Amino acid sequence: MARRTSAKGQGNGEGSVQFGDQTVTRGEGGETHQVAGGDVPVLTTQQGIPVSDDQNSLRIGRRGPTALEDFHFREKIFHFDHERIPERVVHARGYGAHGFFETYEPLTDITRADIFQRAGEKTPAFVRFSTVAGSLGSPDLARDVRGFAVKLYTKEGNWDIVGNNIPVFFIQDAIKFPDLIHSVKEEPDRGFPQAQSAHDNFWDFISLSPEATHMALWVMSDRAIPRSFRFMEGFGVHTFRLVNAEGKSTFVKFHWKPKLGMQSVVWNEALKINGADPDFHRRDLYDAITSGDFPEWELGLQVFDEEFADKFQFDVLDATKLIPEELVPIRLVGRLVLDRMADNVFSEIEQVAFCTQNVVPGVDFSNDPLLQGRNFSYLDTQLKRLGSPNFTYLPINAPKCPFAHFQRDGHMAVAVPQGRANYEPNSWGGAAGGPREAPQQGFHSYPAEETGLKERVRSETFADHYSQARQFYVSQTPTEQGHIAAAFIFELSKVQRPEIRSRMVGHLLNVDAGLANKVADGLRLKEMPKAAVPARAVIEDLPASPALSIIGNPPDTFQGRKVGALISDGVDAALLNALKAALEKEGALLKLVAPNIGGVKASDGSWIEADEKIDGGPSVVFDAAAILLSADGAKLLANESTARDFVADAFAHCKFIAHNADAQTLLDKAGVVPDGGVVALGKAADAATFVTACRKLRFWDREATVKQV
Ligand code: HDE
Repeated sequence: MARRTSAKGQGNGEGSVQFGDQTVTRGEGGETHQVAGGDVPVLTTQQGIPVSDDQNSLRIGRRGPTALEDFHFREKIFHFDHERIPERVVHARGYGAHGFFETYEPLTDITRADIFQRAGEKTPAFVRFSTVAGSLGSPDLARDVRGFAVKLYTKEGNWDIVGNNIPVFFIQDAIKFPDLIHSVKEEPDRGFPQAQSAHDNFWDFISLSPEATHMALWVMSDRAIPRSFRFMEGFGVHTFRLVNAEGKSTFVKFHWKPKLGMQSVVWNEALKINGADPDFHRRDLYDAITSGDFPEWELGLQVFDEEFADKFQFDVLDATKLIPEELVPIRLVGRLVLDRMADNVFSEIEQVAFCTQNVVPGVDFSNDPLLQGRNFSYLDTQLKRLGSPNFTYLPINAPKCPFAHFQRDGHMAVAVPQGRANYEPNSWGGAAGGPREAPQQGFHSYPAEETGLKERVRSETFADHYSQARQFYVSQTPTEQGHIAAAFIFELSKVQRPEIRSRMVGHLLNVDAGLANKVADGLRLKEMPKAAVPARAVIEDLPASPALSIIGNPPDTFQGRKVGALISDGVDAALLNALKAALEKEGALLKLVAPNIGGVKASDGSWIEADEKIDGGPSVVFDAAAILLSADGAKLLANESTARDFVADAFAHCKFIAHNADAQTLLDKAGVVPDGGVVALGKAADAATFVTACRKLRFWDREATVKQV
């Protein structure tokens, strides 16, 4: 039954419009009302009382004061006033999705974790990706570490692997975390810069913390500006333990390997993406998942024993160090597939509460001082953010296996526990007595033997701060090394105090003299500083670890990527269709960019709808560009700065560019010089050649000529 919603009793009468099964009517003051009908539920208050009018508050006289009695109005405003919760103090900006983890093979030899007992077992999962420094509304392409937090709802409780897309961290002891984060956030006396490490406080802290040098190299590398969440690796960072049914422990490091390979953007592109589409990463994930292109990662384990730990040159408890894959190979043990977007951003992505201490029987901690500190911090921060120790009952946080305990009451106690016993031991027996301990099945901490003096010290095994930074640098391709130098120059150029710039170069001298010189030149330092005095001599001959390079490990596919085609009236329809078909075959997408969103009239007279207007779809949001224009269209667009930028940026960012002959006028005006990355499309068959070329993702040979670095 339709319920009338107008206070004036106006129903489906004059001035009403039908939208599907909803009737929208216009009231006297021009306000609109929707009338419930069919399957549409009746609007109620939070107490379930049907609402007659949601457009007007209760008034004494038409132009008189609002009545305090209006409980619907007060409830609505009251709720609105409390809609925000404190954003995360770090990792505020994030996005997430649901999926599952599938176990490849039983790992009973190394762990009793239930999730690893049966091949083909599927475990529900939720993942949240994030940036660290920026606030909730900050742009996605800040230069920053990305969070990669995975919640696995196993049959023996929730297991959270709260990792990052970089395998090492800035600091060695959790007690330094507040200082690190204060230094990178907006400076407190001015409230800026937002979501940027390029400022004095950050580099002051880093340059006074030699342990941060390795991480600084990673953050200045392309890892910190990923193209997509889908194209980045994830790392558990710390050393953890796996424990088997016999109680035997092995050490482990966790890795997530993206099926579509790694890919990053260049810095100038990142700056422009932040303007063109600050939601670039979340949109990408949303588009991929909702179109059925489900991102996938494989879980890799680096498993090693005490013997390896003892002879490794670095302490496996030091989170500023990694173990090269070439030394301890990665065993792929399962896959993580994200196949469903969150239904509601607040309920799920904002309220999800990851806790490093959420481990399941068969997984355990190591003594990494950063991990130990995190085990306190995450539970504590959830109380601040979510406001109640009952956050574990929220649908996104609740285990999907049965759970029973004697934790009771508190704010928002949504569970309704039955029975008389709310303590144990108790002698009520049966259901009334509630749950009981399970000595065999329950979680057992690995009985590691610990002795020692109680003191505030840093182990001397943590003292080597430069050797792995150097190893990371020499493992990069020359192109990537150039990007690292350029990033240091950019960031330190935003630092106002020259002594901070010099101090940082003093650390780089311990990493690589060539890098330090490049950065010093780029900053125009008046004199080269002395190298920082290392606490332990730098090992200069650590072998390169090729696995650490992005460009050195190309995916050799264009799958999951996007081409932006700039088109005009008179575009060759056959060519466009051939390109679309070739991309579809590769699993990639074609997006059409035109002078007007309404589209263009193609050479064969057909009408082609556009996806974007030129300034709304600049080439920075695509992985490659196609310039397909009629001669007239090219002439016209050569005079449009947005069209010239589209082409010039694609060229400067080393993207592959396809074009038809008539597009040449625009290419010339945009300064495109033909090279191996510029592909002429003469005939439809050339489209496939272009897509094959795109598998290299970027034409890096061009970079020196366009002076990106
Ligand atoms: Fe976190 N970190 N962290 N962190 N972290 C938080 O917990 C903290 C560290 C990471 O999407 C907070 O729920 C301390 C390393 C991710 O919800 C907080 C230390 C790594 C996320 C916190 C670290 C991470 C967080 C803030 C130094 C990679 C986002 C909100 C010992 C291995 C999770 C929250 C999400 C979030 C504390 C260092 C990853 C305050 C004290 C190392 C991915 O608890």
